[in-house]
Parts: sequence; structure tokens; C-alpha cells
Amino acid sequence: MARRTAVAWAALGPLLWGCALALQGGMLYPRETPSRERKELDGLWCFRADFSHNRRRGFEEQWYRRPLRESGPTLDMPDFVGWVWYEREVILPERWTQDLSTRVVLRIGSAHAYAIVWVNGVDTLEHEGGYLPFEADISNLVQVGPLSSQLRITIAINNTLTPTTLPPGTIQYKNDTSNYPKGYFVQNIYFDFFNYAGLQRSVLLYTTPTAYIDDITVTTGVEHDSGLVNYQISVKGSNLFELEVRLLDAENKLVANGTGTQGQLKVPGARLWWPYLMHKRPAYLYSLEVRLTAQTSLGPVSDFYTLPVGIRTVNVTKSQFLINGKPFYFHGVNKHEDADIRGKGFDWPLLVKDFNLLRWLGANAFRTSHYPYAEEVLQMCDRYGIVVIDECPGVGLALPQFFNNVSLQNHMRVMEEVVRRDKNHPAIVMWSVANEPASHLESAGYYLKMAIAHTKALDPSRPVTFVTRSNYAADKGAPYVDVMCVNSYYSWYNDFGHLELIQRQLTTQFESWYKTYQKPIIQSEYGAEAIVGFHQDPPLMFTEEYQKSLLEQYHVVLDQKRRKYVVGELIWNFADFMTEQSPLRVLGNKKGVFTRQRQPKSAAFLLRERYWKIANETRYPYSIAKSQCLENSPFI
Ligand code: GCB
Repeated sequence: MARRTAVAWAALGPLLWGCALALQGGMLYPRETPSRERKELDGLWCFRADFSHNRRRGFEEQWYRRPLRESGPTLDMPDFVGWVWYEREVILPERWTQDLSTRVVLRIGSAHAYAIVWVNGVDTLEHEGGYLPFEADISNLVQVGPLSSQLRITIAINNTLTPTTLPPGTIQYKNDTSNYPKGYFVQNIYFDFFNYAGLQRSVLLYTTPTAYIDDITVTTGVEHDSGLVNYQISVKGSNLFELEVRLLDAENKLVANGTGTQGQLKVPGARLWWPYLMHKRPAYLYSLEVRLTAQTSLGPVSDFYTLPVGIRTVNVTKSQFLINGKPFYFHGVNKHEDADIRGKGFDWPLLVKDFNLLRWLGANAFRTSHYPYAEEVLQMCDRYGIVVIDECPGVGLALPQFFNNVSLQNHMRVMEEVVRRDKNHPAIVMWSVANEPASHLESAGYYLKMAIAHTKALDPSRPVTFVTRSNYAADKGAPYVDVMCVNSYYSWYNDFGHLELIQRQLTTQFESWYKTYQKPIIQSEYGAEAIVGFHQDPPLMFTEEYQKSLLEQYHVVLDQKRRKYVVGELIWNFADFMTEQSPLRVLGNKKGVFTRQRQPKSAAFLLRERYWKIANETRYPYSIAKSQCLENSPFI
């Protein structure tokens, strides 16, 4: 389904970058409630790639004005390719078009990377950046008369990466005409995953009343044995309204209530949200029901929204990461949204499979390397107690020219969008603003300082980090993080083949970082490639034995340090994933402990033993047996 942009051979289209920094309004997940309906537009879209020389034919011929089929041939496309045009014709329920107290919203879950949207040929919405949702109120376009229930949605998407996009990229023209055709160019990227393009998550339409709950922000605390739920609600479409807030427990029993746009609910004897394997009843969720009654020019309306709420605290000391006041050790993975056939396209069966495997492994955490994952993924984390480090698409900041003011403004806007979308998930315990930026550069130091400060201002309730692979003595961003996240590939990229050096080098790494910064450290990546079925004794690179042996060497040192100031280990990677072609990659990156088809390599069993052992040492105060945890085999 998902393919890569065919960028070579043509100039870029009109890139109308220009998003405002200040975000307008909230980005609540579009749930169905008694006052809200939703209509998913999953399935086939009409599709056309613009192969014209300058890639501008679609704009010159105004393809959005008429059905795409009238301006040339189209393909059925469940997903996407490059600088391309998607179209969908939709029939709306009559009430949506006739009832003027209904507001109709078009929401795009993710379009990588720059999108322009027309509704019935009218320019409606533009958005820069993949992996994050954007939406527009289209009521005025659909409530225009008796024939208005038919709607045509056209989306033009360009996934060209430039020095100021996030992630950044460059376009390189190959001017040597003896080796390349005239005008030939390639897109260079500076990250190690396939740059799948297009619509990756659901496009949907949903309704609210014209006066509606626009946003809810919840933070939680604990005071003695009471849980505290602080809420802030913003309302749009009316100044004359009342808000009722009710907190229900998992059995639907009312435990606290309030009124107004902000307040604090106190829950005596609250059941806290605990990570998986840290408690016999992890991931306890309350429901915050918000009911709005408002006066509008058309009469009274009411809106209703329910938000899952987990009561928990997060704190960081010099050497510990605390959840609900108890030391938490991240034993987990780094993931990608990636699978055969669907690329980065969202897929429920894959998601369920991955969560079964995570629980089987005994993993209690993952990082959303290297971009924000679908909201449905985070909802699963809330429900299963899988702790998340939420990373923005700040990956591949490898060149000095990427650290400029335009990029920084854009990066800060992206963080605003990430925090706005994800702030209410109890599973998210830390934000990551970047992966492996060239943080030894002075300009990167300033850039990271600003990006981190901005994120902290957006959400003072969570620690902020970025993931580094710079040397401890050279890193200019490290002073600003709350937790050090350090990647290293000893005996893989450095001194490859020399497993005997790992313990010494890893010990030096931890001790140097800790001595310099006195902050808790997470080994945020380590690993080795293994091609499933390759075996060799003594272990050689790319075999399952080598991957296992490398992990074992890391674990010796992690065991020494995790009782001191190392607060986590996240394997690179959960599963094999697709990358750009290179002489360093064999059909993608093979550092998964599962294959791309989610079958276990030997390392998965090693990791499982380890994670369950650690869980049993650090659990409070309950004992959970591996067998109790999963009724079904995760390999189903
Ligand atoms: C890294 C990157 C990750 C790569 C990995 C590798 O340091 O953060 O994106 O995929 O190394 O396998 O090289």
C-alpha cells in the first residue's frame, strides 16, 4: 500500500509553507457521544500522482475543481505515493446538512508531509508535517441547500522534505549529465526508516453542536490517599453556557463532580494508574464526563464528551524516575509504525498483535521513535499500562544548516501540536523533542534549549528529554534535559565484532555521563542486526547468536548500574522495519527482536526472561506470574 515519494525527475510543486505558530483551539479525539457522530472515510480513495515535469499540473489545471476522473485517469488507492492527489466522494446524513445547530468537522489523522485540502473545490485547509492530526469546520460548505449531502474531498499531498521541515531533508540535483539525465535530483533524508508518504491514518468527518467543548486539559496529583484531578475546559460557539463535570470509576460509579471551566476534583481512596507489572491492577482508568449546556442564536444546545483519566504522578530525582512516588525502571522497546504491505498505514490487527507481544515480553514501556504514533496506539497504552516516551518527528537533525530560526519556530509549533494532541494520556510520562541531533554543535545547543524550554512551558507536568548519541563531553543540549537518554552501539557500529569490549565501553559511557550531569540515565537504544535463521558459533555479526551475545554483554553492565542511576533500557528495536536502500541494510533494518512479520528471534526469548525477572524484583508489592498475564499465546 504505502510507497515512497517518487521525487526524482521533477521540480517541486508550490510549497505553501506558512503555518501560524499559535495553535487555535483544541484537538480532542473525535469520539462518538450522545451529542457527537462520526463517519470514517477509510477504504479506497481515487488517486493520481502528478508526473508532469514541474509537478504543478494539478494546480495549473485545478484538479480540485471537478471530480478527478474528469481531468484524467485515476487509480484506486488505499494509501499513498509522493506528491499526489487523493479524492473521495461522500454522502452525508441529511441531518448533518440541514440542522444548522450541527457543526461538521473534517479531520485528517495524518498526511505526510504537506497537505492542501479542498471541499467541493473550495480551498479549506493546509497543514505542514506528518504524524499529527489537523481539522477544519466545514459546516458552511455543506449546509448550503437541499442538494448538499454530496461532498467531494480533494487532498494534495507533497512529502518533499526540506531543510526547514521536521524531519528535515535536502534535494540534491545531479548535474553531471554524463551520468544523470538533465534535471535529475534525489531526496536525501538523514534518518533510518522508510519515508512512507500520504494518508497514513483515518480521514473522518464528525459532528458537534455549534456550541461545543473545544478542549479539555487534565493533570493529576496525589495528596495522602486522595487523587486530585485538575481540569480546564474550553468552550467555543457561545459565551452563555454551563459546564457540569463528573468523574466516574471503572464501574461507572460517580466519585467526584464539579462545575465550570476549571476546577479540582478530589477522589478519596483513589485507585492510581500504575504501569503494567508494577501493580496487580495496572492502568486503572476513570472517566471524566463533561456536559455543556449553552445558549446559541438557534436556541439551547448541549454537548457531551468523555475523557479517560488515569490518576498518577511523575517525578524525577538525581538518580530516579518516580511514578506515584515509586522508582520506575523502563524495561521496554523502541518501535516503528511499520509493517509489510501497509507501511505506516494504521492497522488494528497489527496493533493488537504488537500489544500482545509487548505483554508477552514483559515490556512496560516504549518510545515512539521517531514521531508521534496514532492516537489509538496511545489509547491502548493507557488501557494496558504501557508507559510511553512521546517523541516528535525531530529526527535527522544532522547538518549544521538545519539549526536555524525558521526550523526552530517550526519545531516549536510541532511540539505544540504534539502536546495539544497527547497531553491527557496517563501513559505518556515524558516528551522527547529530538532523536540524535548533531548536539555537539553550538547552534544545536541553543536550538535544543529553546525547544525543551518551550515544551516545558506547554506542559510543566512532565519531564522533557532528547535522545543523544553525542559524546558526553561535547553534548551542548544535555544541560537542559531532565533525564539523559543515551544511544550506543558498541560492538556494532564501533569496534564491530568485538563483544569483549562492551562491558568496558558501556561502563565508561554511564560513569562519564553521570559524573558530568548527575541525572538519571536511560539506555535509549542499543542492539544488533540479526537475520532470522542465520546461526553461527562462535557468534558472528548478523546471526541470532551475535544479537543475543551483544544484548547479554549490555545486560551485565545495565544490572550493575540500574540499582544506582540507570532508570531504563529500551532495545533497538521491537521489530525489523523498512529503511532506505543502502549497503548497510539488508531489506531494511534487522535489529528487531521480532521479524517484520512479528515472529520471534532468539533474542526475544532472552529479553523476555530478563524483563520478567526485573519486573519481579521491582514490583510493588504484588507478585504476578508470567502465566497469569496472558491467557492466549501472543503468537496468535
Ligand atoms: C540509531 C537511530 C535509529 C537507527 C539505529 C540503527 O541510532 O536512532 O533511528 O535505526 O540507530 O539501527 O542504526
